[in-house]
Amino acid sequence: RNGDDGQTGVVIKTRPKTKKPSMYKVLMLNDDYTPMEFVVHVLERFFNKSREDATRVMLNVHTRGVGICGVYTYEVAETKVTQVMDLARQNQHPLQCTIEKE
Ligand code: TYC
Repeated sequence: RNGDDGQTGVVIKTRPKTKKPSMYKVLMLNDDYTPMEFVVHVLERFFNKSREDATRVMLNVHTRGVGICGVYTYEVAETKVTQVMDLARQNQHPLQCTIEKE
């Protein structure tokens, strides 16, 4: 990160002062009871997916057991999980959602 500028012989020190935040995956887990349409609704509402994308992610979770809803900074990821779990609970669905560090 130090180097001659190639013209004047001046050594320029650049100091990266911003760090990229760690990113976190929000994962959705399959279960036998949550209606498919509810999962699609959740993906549209909280993860800003089109109906087509939401349906694809939902079916992926349904067949593989787990799928990625999105990748966010920790605080945003945590908020999404809380929102999903709250809405699922309110509707008495056992839908589970978790965070995994990328
Ligand atoms: N397996 C559920 C059903 O057959 C649908 C479902 C999909 C549930 C994805 C949860 O994360 C999930 N009704």
